[in-house]
Amino acid sequence: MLKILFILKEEDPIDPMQIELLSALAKREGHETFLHVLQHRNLAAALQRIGPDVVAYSGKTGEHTTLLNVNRSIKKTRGDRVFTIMGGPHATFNYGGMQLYGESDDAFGRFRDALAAAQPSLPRTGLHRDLPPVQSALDALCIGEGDDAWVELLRALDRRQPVDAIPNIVTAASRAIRPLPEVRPRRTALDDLPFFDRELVYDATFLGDFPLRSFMAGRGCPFRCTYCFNHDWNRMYQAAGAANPRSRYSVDRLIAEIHHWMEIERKKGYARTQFIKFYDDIFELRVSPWLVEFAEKFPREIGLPFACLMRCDAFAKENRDGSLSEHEDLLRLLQKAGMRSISMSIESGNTFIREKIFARDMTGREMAAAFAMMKRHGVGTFANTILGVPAPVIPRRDDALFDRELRRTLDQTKKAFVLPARPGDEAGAGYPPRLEQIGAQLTNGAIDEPARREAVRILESMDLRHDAVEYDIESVDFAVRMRVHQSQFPRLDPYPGTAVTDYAIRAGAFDGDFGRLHSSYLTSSSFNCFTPRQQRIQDRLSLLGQVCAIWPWLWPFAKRHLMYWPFTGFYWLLFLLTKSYSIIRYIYPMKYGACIMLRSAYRILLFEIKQFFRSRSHEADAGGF
Ligand code: B12
Ligand code: SF4
Repeated sequence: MLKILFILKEEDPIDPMQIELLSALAKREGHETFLHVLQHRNLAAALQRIGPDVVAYSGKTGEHTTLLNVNRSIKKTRGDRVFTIMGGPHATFNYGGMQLYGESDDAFGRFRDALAAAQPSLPRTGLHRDLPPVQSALDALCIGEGDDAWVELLRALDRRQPVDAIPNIVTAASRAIRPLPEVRPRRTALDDLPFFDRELVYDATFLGDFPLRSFMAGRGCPFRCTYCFNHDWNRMYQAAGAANPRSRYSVDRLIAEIHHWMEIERKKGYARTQFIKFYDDIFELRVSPWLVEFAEKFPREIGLPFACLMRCDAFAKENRDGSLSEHEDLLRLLQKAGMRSISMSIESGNTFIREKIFARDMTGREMAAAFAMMKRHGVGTFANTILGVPAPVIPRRDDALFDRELRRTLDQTKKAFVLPARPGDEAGAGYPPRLEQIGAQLTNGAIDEPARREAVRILESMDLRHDAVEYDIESVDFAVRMRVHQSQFPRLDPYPGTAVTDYAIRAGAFDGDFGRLHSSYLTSSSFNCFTPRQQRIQDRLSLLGQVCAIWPWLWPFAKRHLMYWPFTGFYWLLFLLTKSYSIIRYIYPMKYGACIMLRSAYRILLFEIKQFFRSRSHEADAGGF
C-alpha cells in the first residue's frame, strides 16, 4: 500500500475534481491518500507526519510555477524516497519544456532535439522558444486522461516495478527512447470510474461548508476554439485513434453519484447541497436521448437546481440562407430538468477576432438570439468575454510611417487567419487576394494612394479596428447589450498547446515564456503589444464590464470617461458588489440562511481579494510553504 499526498495550491469555491477522482481511484486500489493545501502553510510538517511515497500535483498553467517550486524543494530534501508526478493541462501541453528529475542537461537537450524533429509544429511540445529549460524535478508527467495510467503507475510503484512503459506516463527514461509520448485511446465509457472522493478535500478546506457542488456529467468538446485546450487535446486523441471527442456518464450512474454524495453529507454534517454546477465544457449539443432521460429522472430523483455550460449556437443557429433556427425545445428540456442558470461565452464582440483569431464558428446573431431566449425564459446568464486580444490594427492615414505599418498590419492579418476555414485548407486560406497584391506592391515600393485607401477600406470591411482598445470596448459593449447577468472579462492568456498561442508568438506578441502566466483571472495582459495605458484601460474595462452588466445605464458614461480615470480600486469594489449580487440573484440562486450567507460571503470575499492583489504580484509569490 502506498501513501499518496496530493498538493493543491489553494482553496477554491469549486471542487478540484481531478484530485477527487484520482484519490478515489487510488483508494479503490487500496492506497491511502492525503491532501495538503499550500495556502495553509506547514508543508514540511505535513510531509514529516505523512511520509508519502508519492506526491501528486494537478497543474494548470499559471499555478504551475508555485507547484514546481514546491516540488523542487521536496525532491531536494527527500530525493528518491518520494516519487513525484504532475498531470493535467500544463503537463500535457508543456512536457517538452520541463526537465525531469535525474535527467541530465545533455539528455534533456537530446530529447528536445528529437522532439523538435518528430513534431516540428509548435503545439503541445512546450518548445516555443529557446528559453532556458524549467527544472521541474518531477519524476514523471501524466499526459492526457490519467485515470487508467494513474492506476497502472500506482500498481507498478507498489510492486517496485519499472514505470517507464506505461502509456500516458512520461519519464526521463521513456522520453530518451520515445520523444513523443505514447497516449492510450481516450475513454469512451466513464461509468466504471469511482465516485469522487470529496471527503479528502472537504475535510481540509472550506468546501464542506459551501452548498454549491461541482459534478461532471461527461468530458470533451468537439469544437475548435483556438484559445481552448480542447482543439489540441482532440488532435492528440485523433492521432491515438479516438473517434468521439465526447464521453458521458449514463444518467443512472450520474444520479447514483449525486445520491451517494448526499448520503455522505447527511452523515458527516457537511453543508447540504442546494445547487449543482455541471462543469462539463459543453453540457449538451442538442436534444438527445441522454438529455430526454436526464430531464425525466434528474428532477424526480435529485430535484435540485443546476447550472451548466453550453454554446449559444445550440439554441439559435443561422442557416445558409440567412434565416435563424431557434431551438426552444432544448431549453424547455433543460428547464424541465432544473437548469436555473447557464454559462454561454461571448469571447469577442468583434467579428474578425471571433471568426478568424478564435475560430468560434458562431455569429453575433446566434448569440443575440440565444441570450434573448434565456431572458424570455427567466434563465440566469453568465458569459466570458476575452479582452486584450493581439489583433492587427489599421494604421492611421496621417501616420508618417504609414506604409511600414500597413505592411506589418497586412502580415499580421494574414497570420490572424489562425485556422483553415475548412479541414484540408491551407492556414491563411480566405485572406483576400487583393490584400496579397497590395502587400506585394508595398514590398517592392510600387504602391499608390488609391491602393493605400483600398487596403484600409478592405481591412475596415473585415471588421479590423484602428486602435487595440476599440476591440475591447466593442466586446464589452456587446456583452452589455446582451444583458448578461454575470459578465467576466479576462485578458487573453496564451496557454501552451493552443493555436492562438502559436499565432501570438508568430505575430511577435508573446515570447513563449509560460512562467509569466498567472492563475488570477484579474491579471493584466501577458502580451507585449499593448502599451501600459492600453493595459490599464483593459483592466478597468474588465471591472466596469461586470458593473455595467447590472447597471447598463452606466455604460455610455463608463466608455466615455470612467475607463480613462485611475480609480481601479474603486471600480473593483463596485465589481465585487455587482458580481456578488448577480451570483446570489441569478447564477446560484440558493436559500442563503444567515449563517451560510455570512460564511460564503466571507470566503468569496477573501478569494476575490486574493485574486485582485495576486494579479498585481508575481505568481510564484502566491503559494508559500
Ligand atoms: C473546473 C475547472 C476550473 C476550476 C478549478 C477548480 C479546482 N480547484 O481545481 C476553476 C473554475 C476554479 C478554474 C480556474 C481556472 N482555470 Co480551469 N478548468 C476547469 C475545467 C472546466 C474542468 C477541470 C476538471 O476538474 N475536470 C475534471 C477532471 C476529472 O478531469 P481533468 O482535469 O481533465 O483531469 C484528468 C487528466 O487531466 C488527468 N490529470 C489531471 N491532473 C492530474 C494529476 C495527476 C497526478 C495525474 C496522474 C493525472 C492528472 O487525469 C484526470 C482524469 O482523467 C477545465 C476544462 C476541462 N474540461 O478540463 C478548465 C481548465 C483546466 N482551466 C483552465 C484555466 C486556464 C483556468 C484558469 C487559469 C483561468 C483563469 N485565468 O482564471 C483558472 C486557474 C485557477 C488556478 N487555481 O490555477 C484551462 C487550463 C489550461 C492550461 N494550459 O493550464 C482549462 C483546461 C480550460 C481551458 N478551456 O483551456 N478552472
Ligand atoms: S466550445 Fe468551449 S469548450 Fe469547446 S472548444 Fe470552444 S471554448 Fe473550448
